[in-house]
Amino acid sequence: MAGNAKDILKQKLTGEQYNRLVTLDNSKMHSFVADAIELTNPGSVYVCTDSPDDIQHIRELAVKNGEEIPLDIKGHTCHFDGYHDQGRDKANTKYLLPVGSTLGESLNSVEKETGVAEVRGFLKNSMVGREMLVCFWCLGPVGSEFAIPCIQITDSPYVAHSESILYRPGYEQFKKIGDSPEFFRFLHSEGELEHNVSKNVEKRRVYIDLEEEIVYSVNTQYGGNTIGLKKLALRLALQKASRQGWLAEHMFVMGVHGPKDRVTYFTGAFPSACGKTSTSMLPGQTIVGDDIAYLRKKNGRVRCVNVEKGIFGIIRDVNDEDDPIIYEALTSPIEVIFSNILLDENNKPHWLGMGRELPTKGINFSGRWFEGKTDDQGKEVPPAHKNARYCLSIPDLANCDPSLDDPQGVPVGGIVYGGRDSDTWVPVEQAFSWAEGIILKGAALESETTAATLGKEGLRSFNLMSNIDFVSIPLGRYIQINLDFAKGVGKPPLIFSVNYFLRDKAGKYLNSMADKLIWILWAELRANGDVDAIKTPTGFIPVYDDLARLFSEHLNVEFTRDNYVQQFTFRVPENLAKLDRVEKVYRDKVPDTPQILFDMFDEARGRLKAAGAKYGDYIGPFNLAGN
Ligand code: SPV
Ligand code: MN
Repeated sequence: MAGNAKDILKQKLTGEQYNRLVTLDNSKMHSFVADAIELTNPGSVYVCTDSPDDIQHIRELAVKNGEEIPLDIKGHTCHFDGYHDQGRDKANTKYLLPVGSTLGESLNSVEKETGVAEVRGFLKNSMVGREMLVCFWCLGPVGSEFAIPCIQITDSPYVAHSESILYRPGYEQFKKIGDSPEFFRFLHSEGELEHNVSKNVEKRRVYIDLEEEIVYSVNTQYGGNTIGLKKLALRLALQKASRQGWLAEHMFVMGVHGPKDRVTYFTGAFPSACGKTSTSMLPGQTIVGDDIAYLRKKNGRVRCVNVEKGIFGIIRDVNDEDDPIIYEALTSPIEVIFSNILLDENNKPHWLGMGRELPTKGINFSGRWFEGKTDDQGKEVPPAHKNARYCLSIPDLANCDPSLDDPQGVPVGGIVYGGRDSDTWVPVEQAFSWAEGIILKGAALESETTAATLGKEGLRSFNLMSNIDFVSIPLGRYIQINLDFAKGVGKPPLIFSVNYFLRDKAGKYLNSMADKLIWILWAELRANGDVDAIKTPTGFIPVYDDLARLFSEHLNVEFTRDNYVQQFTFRVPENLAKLDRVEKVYRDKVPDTPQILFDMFDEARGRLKAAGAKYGDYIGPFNLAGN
């Protein structure tokens, strides 16, 4: 095939582009590009090296094609996805599975031959008259043990542009790997366009071939469906990690700054739109990454890297009070792509919750927008989409951690798991052990659904490790791999649950957005053995005095004993109900659930019932303190 591939490349590419491609002496890569050319039939092909000129070419093409609109501030552009293309399409994202293999019923799959034929059918001739972009990027720091080289083929300069902001360059990395077959492949076409957005969304498909490590994506532009190195690569990486004994997680990575200049690195897994980015950006702390981390064991310690170098973050509720660093970045002349915001007549972006009055007309994801506009279902169109996003590079932020590109990664001192939970978990609790943390925190995670995926919001859904959308192996095996990961680690990271969304009976939030800083700082103190804690049936919670001091020192807020009692009252019936709900999911849907999960759930139930019998259903933390 390689010889044949080169012939195809030679015919279709100009001399310069051909040279760029064959300078990389990789026959598997050449075949992939040749096949994509034959299939999609582009008007021309552009091969991007790591040079600034090539990135500039992508930027200019995005504007020329109308996929991005330049804004007034230098480096800022705005992009719109179609009205029905505003989130990850879970229903049409499927694993391509050979006959006879299964990943369990909780993972969406399609028989491989049928699925490949279907998606390739939609890709056929999809790039006629367009320029195909062939891009090389690297997941993880270049030259690191964590690194995975990737090739992305797309006809969307918006996708390529986003990737240039979000990922490290990979052309030089491909030079280094020579003819190695170890890289991920992504083929994307936005399909037929109407007003610059994908027209045939009913033919939107994201199909993942785990054996070949190829992802096909078609008839969509939304980043979560198209930016290959983001959630598409996470699924491939998770499968690879499971074979090689490391972890690929939906996690931020941050430096938490403790007393006397001490920095302890934490990772945190939260479902989409549940505070993951804002935690990684907490004031006074440093960010390594906000979305995806690879974790490996090295010399008896857990280390991790951010797979990315940028943020594709939710812009809703970013304002100068709650997220001052991002707000500042979004109003400065750094490179930013805004998506699905409201563009006013003066070419300025606006979004929900930006802390300013919004214009009454402009352009948004529905086209021309005016207050009161309804869609064809009669539903009112909001000024900007709830899942509107910004895309920027972390080194452009004032709080970028100096270890972002460290090839060794950073040591992990703690892991937090959090979801949107109105009535069950306390704001922060440390698990008794690694195994209890994986089972009772990570594997028991539930969250109320949000706008980051298409579908109904506000339903409580099971989301183990916040990674349910991206797990590409049977769920029980994934849990077992997480349990086993601590083997051979002298001092495994401590595991915590956090809950920012607790409400009182009237539905009012019990915490302010800023409070999450305190939970993370307390976790940092625990990871370093600096403070005591109170034992509950499911873990350790903070002692009142420590929280009062942290609130006063860091937020200048008086944390009263009443606040403490309201927030840290242990809710026995809700915790029991949660265990029952989650256990049912495992019993009904996850046949390979490790037995230890059921055992630990039973033990936790026993502890909960004993505590309930002794203290009642709602146990104030001062009562537990005497334990
Ligand atoms: C998420 O939804 O978890 C994101 C954005 O980080 S997406 O690229 O859509 O996955
Ligand atoms: Mn995410």
